[in-house]
Amino acid sequence: MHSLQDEKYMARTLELAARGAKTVRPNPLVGAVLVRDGMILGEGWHEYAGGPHAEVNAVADAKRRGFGDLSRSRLYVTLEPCCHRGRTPPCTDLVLQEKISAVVAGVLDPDPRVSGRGLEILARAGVDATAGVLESECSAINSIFFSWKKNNRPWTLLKTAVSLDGKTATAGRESKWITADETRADARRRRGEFAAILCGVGTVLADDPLLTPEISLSPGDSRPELPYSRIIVDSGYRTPPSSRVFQEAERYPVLIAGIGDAPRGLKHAGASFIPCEEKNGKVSLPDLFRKLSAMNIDRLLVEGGPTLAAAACGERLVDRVRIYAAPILLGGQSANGMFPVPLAGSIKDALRLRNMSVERLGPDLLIEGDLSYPETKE
Ligand code: AOF
Ligand code: ZN
Repeated sequence: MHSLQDEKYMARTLELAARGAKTVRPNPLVGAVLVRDGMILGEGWHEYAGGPHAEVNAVADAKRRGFGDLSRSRLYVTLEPCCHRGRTPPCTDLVLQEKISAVVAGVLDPDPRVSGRGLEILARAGVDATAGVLESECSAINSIFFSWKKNNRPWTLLKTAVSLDGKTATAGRESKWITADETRADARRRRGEFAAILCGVGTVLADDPLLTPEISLSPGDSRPELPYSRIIVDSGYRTPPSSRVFQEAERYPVLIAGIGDAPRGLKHAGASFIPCEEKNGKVSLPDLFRKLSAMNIDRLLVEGGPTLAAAACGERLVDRVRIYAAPILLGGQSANGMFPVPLAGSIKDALRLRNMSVERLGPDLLIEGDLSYPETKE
């Protein structure tokens, strides 16, 4: 079984892993330490997506320090070594080639190409391969990666701005602006934390938004590997080619998720397309989200309108909600609420915010929480 020594070395892999925080997306943070007879031979971490894995860097570090022979050493690694050829060769091959005698992984890799098979291959080849040291810490540092890989869809946050009585517009459809200037600036700044933003064509038609993020880079930051994409759910290709969203399309690609062939005008405007399956005459959101996942969109921001928000929650595709609430009351039966269709038939079946936080933001409130769905009855 695992010892305190194991925990000590695993804690070190976590420290190393964190060094990749600004550069590995959408890959996981991974750290690795090679140990023999109580001595650290080499250390490494996954530095950037597409680059060498943590194990490779730890082995290279050991060699640099003069340890050519790594037999009888133990490899500690936050995440199970991969056994697939991605952009780099499988780490399991490296372990066998270097005759490393034991591998201790923090947690199994949720990537379906691995998920237990890495350790299995090593064990079959005679390596003492185990997992589960500081497991919750090792999965917590990669919570978005775990969610993305396990659900085969991006980890998704729904952002909405409402009046205190839950309206997103007046009965006369006026929606600009419910929250204060500084609140909207906060929302734009936070867009930069995501790989893409998703919005419905209704919002494009009503508000003609830019949907660009404000990405502020501090010195030493590298740009995320993927450009920030703006995705419009537009079953019938109603997005006007003259929309403001096509500004800066080279820097922030515009993708239209629709059904069937896309009109030329939109292509000329600079859009790319994600042809999707149809569900009740509309883009199937589960299908779209699977496709976004395959495009390496690991974290997605959904920003309205209410129809899209309700559909995404209804399909259980939303993991967290961020509600900006202004201290105003709009009232009116016909004024759009946050969700224009029911999400629950009874209070006990309501969608619930867990780990809720509430913050004052100038005159407004910022309420956030992880979304939990009622259990489905079979
Ligand atoms: C490891 N060690 O340091 C990392 C692993 O094609 P790539 O190289 O970008 O591989 C990405 C996948 O490799 C990722 O989904 C995950 O399964 C694994 N990441 N594995 O053994 C590492 N970063
Ligand atoms: Zn690997």
